[in-house]
Amino acid sequence: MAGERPKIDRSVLEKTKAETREPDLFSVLLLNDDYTTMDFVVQVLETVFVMHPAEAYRVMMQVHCHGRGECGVYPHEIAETKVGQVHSLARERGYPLKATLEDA
Ligand code: TYC
Repeated sequence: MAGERPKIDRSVLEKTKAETREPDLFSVLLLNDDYTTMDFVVQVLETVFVMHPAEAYRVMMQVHCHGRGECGVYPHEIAETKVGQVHSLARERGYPLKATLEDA
């Protein structure tokens, strides 16, 4: 009929909630040791974490002085990849440099 809205049986309507969840984020932390050179750590921060030289030096000194420091925050798979890149670059050069993940 004109002017009347069609009846909708709301009991059978599906909910259309948007299923877009942000990925969980993880900090990549670099750990201090007594053997890896400062220059090598700066180089790793510049290449793996795409830091400018001054920022890379700042983070390296943070790790050197306080034992650990944050290199960046990423979704899990990217964070794991960065940790792997740090370890393989360090292994190639015979350094014991370690990186790890932590919930951001
Ligand atoms: N402590 C090292 C040194 O005195 C330098 C260093 C800095 C090593 C940061 C690891 O993640 C690190 N040569």
